[in-house]
Amino acid sequence: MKTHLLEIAAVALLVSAPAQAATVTVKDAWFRSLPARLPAGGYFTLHNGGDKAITLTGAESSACGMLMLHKTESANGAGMMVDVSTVAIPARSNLKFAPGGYHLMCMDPASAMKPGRTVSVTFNFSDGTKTHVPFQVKNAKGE
Ligand SMILES: [Cu+2]
Repeated sequence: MKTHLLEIAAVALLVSAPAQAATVTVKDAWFRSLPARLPAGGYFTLHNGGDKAITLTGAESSACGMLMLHKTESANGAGMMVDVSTVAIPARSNLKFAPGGYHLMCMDPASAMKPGRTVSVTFNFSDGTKTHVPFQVKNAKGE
């Protein structure tokens, strides 16, 4: 009887292990909304609190026709945006998506993308986890 209970406890531990996988948190998330339905840039800080690197593989939002990962790179003194398919966040570190560097690009923004409102973004990671993050929508000045 005693052995049997131990087995049950061991199985319970194995089953509950994957639940603690959410090691990435997202802070200070906001979109810069521009007039005339121009693409809105999305900015935030990712924190990986885990012991292993984790890779951001994409993002989606019902407030965007398409949500892309971009990086601004300077070429001959001019800023140029390039598509990025994945972004790795090393173990125990922060990665900032900020103007002039990595950013989300919300193409074809929906009417929900208005300064003062909040829209939800889902981040997808290489380990299969997803994180839903509220983004504050700010105006062109970032206010
Ligand atoms: Cu962009």
